[in-house]
Amino acid sequence: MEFMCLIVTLSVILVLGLVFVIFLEAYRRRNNHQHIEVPAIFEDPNSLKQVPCPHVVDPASKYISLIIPAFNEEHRLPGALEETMIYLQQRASKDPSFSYEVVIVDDGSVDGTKRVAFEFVRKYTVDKVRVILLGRNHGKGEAIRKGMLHSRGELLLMLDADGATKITDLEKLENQIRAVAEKEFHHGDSSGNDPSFRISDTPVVVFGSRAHLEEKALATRKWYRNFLMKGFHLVVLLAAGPGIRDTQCGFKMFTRAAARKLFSNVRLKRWCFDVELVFLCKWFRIPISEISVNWSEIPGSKVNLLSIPNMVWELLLMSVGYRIGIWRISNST
Ligand SMILES: Nc1nc2c(ncn2[C@@H]2O[C@H](COP(=O)(O)OP(=O)(O)O)[C@@H](O)[C@H]2O)c(=O)[nH]1
Ligand SMILES: [Mg+2]
Repeated sequence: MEFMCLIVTLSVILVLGLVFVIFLEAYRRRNNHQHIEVPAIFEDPNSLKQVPCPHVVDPASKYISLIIPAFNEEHRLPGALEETMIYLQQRASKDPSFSYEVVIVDDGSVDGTKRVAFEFVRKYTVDKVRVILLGRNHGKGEAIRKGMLHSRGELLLMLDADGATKITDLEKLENQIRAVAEKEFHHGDSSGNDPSFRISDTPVVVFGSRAHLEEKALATRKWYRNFLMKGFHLVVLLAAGPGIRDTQCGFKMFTRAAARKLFSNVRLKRWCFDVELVFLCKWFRIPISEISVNWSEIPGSKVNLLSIPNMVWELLLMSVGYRIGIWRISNST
């Protein structure tokens, strides 16, 4: 009996301790969305002159920005980026109104990522390819936040450095974003043709999705990976609510208005920032669509079993932070 009492007392102390730590950590991270450790600086490697640093609150001056987070990607980045540049150049040569930039965010890589990235800036000019150096490793979420905040596009696409999604799939996302934005702008009547419509000003988000590949993946992957995946889906459901089948795909497009709202609020810095984006979209009532994209599993993934406890921890912090109001959502933009 006494032993039972001891177990119960210890469990209660443990749970209270855990709750205390969660609250403390959520409180500590309450201003993560305003965090600036190093300012974004764009430099022309040819003239060594600094280029003015744009901000997402400024009006757009390009049609599309591609934001690529890169952590130790000296091997995977060059091939994927070259293919992307060829696509963008071809499109621009066919359509003079198509303007673009690529923003590579080097997240404290310790290999030659920085060198590789600056080679692209040299080759394509700082107007087309830019690099933000975060200095030390913060996480994919933080890298994307920083890239989004300093982009110039009407549309902003985040994509992985390994080229897991075919770059031409951006057109699928683009078509969907345009269709939804026009509908939103005309309040459900897509037939209108208002010259004042600007895609950058209507908050809309489109997620690339691998949900259509799930059945095949379930059949071919090890049972424990499937178990972990289902578990993760459940945690996501509890944290952000239902509606999105694949929150984690690395290929997502935002209108400038949506990016302004979302990336001036997002606080999670590592793998679960995507789930926070879903939560924020729901809060702001920003429409999200999921569009199937091609996806190749590229060897060299940095997500591993050790990432899982961190994911669950971040989702816990997020749920507590927003639900008890320590993480305030700013709606000023
Ligand atoms: N900024 C940043 N990006 C990361 C980090 N880890 C991975 N990435 C980037 O996230 C993208 C996807 O990473 P990957 O390892 O291929 O993950 P997976 O495809 O989801 O298994 C790539 O662009 C990586 O460079 C990190 O710690 N920081
Ligand atoms: Mg990958």
